Amino acid sequence: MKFSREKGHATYSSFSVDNEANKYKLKLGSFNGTKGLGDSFSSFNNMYFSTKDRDNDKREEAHCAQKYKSPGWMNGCFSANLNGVYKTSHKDYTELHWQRWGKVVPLKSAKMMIRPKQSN
Ligand SMILES: [Ca+2]
Repeated sequence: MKFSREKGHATYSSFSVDNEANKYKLKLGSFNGTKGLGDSFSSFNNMYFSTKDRDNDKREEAHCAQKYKSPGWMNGCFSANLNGVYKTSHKDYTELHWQRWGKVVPLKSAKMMIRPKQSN
């Protein structure tokens, strides 16, 4: 499979991560992004951070970070896996991907950028 040349962005009005005692809980503001991209990151809002040795996701029967070999904030595992590995097609959710309207779209690359809140 070849990647399409599509590009997109998702912007959140705020982004903050709580301390270790609160398992690095994620707090996201409102979404704004490329039309047609869909918001696959907001499902991680208020989620704790999971790693291969810390199962802090909301899915009782699975340890998402271990199962999909990727750390992150997770609800019922991934709607977006921005720490995933490079693969050209969707196989098992371990790939770098973003779900668009529920459909898994493998990505060639992804970048997360954070800037300090502007005071007016
Ligand atoms: Ca779990």
